[in-house]
Amino acid sequence: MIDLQFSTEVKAAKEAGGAIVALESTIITHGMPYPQNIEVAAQVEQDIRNAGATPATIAVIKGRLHVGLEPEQLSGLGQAKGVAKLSRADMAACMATGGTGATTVAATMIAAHHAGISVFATGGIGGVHKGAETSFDISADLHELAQTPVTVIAAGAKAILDLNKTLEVLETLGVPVIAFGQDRFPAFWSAQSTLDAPLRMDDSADIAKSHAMRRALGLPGGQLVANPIPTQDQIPASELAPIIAQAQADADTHNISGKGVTPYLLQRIFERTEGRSLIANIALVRNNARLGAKIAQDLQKIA
Ligand code: PSU
Ligand code: MN
Repeated sequence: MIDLQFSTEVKAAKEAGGAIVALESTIITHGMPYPQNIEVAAQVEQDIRNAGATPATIAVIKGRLHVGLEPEQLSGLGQAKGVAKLSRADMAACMATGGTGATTVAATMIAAHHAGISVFATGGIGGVHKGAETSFDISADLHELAQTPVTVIAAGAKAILDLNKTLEVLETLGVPVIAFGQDRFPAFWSAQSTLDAPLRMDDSADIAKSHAMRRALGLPGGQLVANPIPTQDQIPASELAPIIAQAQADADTHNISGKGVTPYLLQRIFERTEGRSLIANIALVRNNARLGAKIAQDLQKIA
């Protein structure tokens, strides 16, 4: 039996039957530079509280699985060096050996489910990388969505990925992909892409109902809610395309592979947009946190 470490506020929310929204920690350690990472993490937690739910940031610290971090734990993690990036394959090994690691979408879903949390908000999920037909680089996040019953709110998938192939794999795996309030699948830094989302919903209560309906049908797996970045914060896809192509070429030149690919591309894009990619990233994560808080409360009403 694992000994989950609940933060004070998550423990209180669980006892009171309040709505809880899980948050990942890889975005803090591998997705954004210090010190903006901890400022954003604290801000996103506050957005969830302001929207009437309780945030639960998830991480492994010295072998213990934390569901909700105290402020000093959050800032310690955001400054720590050599923190592991944990997914389904290595979370248990990190806990068994007393290590410290940040949870990706996949690992956060596993932890949230263990803790009885059904809703998780983040920036973007991992997916099928460009050139996957030769590299086979497909994020474990997609398989996690197929087997762990957590509704994940993201701004679509990052434009560093092959969005078409990502949607195809999600379809194969039976993962509902629900665009919120629009027909198109959003592309992270840009609200629109050229791809239609398989499903569209305009009301958070319908997303909660759909989550509950899947459970009632005995279907494993979660849902991906693709929530577009607010248009005033987006970077047009046409402007980003050459920057992403250059970042990808740099990654190939430097033989970046495995877990290193996503953090490397994000860092290169941050440099080449002079930080604008980060500003957009912050806006979309906050937007997702607010929607997550609504869905978690809608789900609580059904339960
Ligand atoms: N979204 C961001 N920044 C990130 C990530 C997502 O804005 O750093 C992380 C998430 O934790 C996601 C992971 O699960 O990247 C995917 O990594 P990979 O492609 O190696 O599976
Ligand atoms: Mn990968």
